[in-house]
Amino acid sequence: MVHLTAEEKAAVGALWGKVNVEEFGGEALGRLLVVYPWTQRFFDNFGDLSTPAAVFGNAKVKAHGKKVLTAFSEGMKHLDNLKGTFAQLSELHCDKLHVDPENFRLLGNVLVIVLARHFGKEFTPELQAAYQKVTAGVANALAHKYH
Ligand code: HNI
Repeated sequence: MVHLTAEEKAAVGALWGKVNVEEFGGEALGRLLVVYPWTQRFFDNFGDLSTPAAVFGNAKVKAHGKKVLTAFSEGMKHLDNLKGTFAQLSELHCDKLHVDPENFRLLGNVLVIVLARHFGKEFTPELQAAYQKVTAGVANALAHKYH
């Protein structure tokens, strides 16, 4: 559950409609791997991640970034039921992938930076505030089934 006003919901949805999931997903995951290099340990089958150029040129990073952001998009359609929407993915990341949920928060913040870079002035402080709530809500939902 994430508490957005009707105005915030409309603004967040309108901006999301302009997001290229493939491009932004690759950039967000790529930045996560570069800025927080310990996150690379979850992707040891991705090949060369040794430099920023290698990370951003890596086809597996792009493909996985798209997958992650596509799932995130699903959450954008269900802002009133994020826990239900991400229940299965939460179980998967806990039981099978063993991803520390702190990493969901890091990815959320990286995504906000990617939005700011792409949309510039259009990404107003009000929009950022709304998106921080959304990314925090998604991270909470993904952490919900952890035990
Ligand atoms: Ni995540 C697989 C969604 C954050 C590590 N992840 C997935 C899949 C989806 C997904 C969808 C594919 C599931 C399947 O195959 O059925 N991941 C998401 C979402 C977020 C997220 C929506 C946050 C918004 N994942 C993260 C983070 C990490 C992460 C922050 C680690 C730092 N995810 C993984 C790993 C896999 C994965 C590892 C398996 C990859 C593979 O295919 O080998």
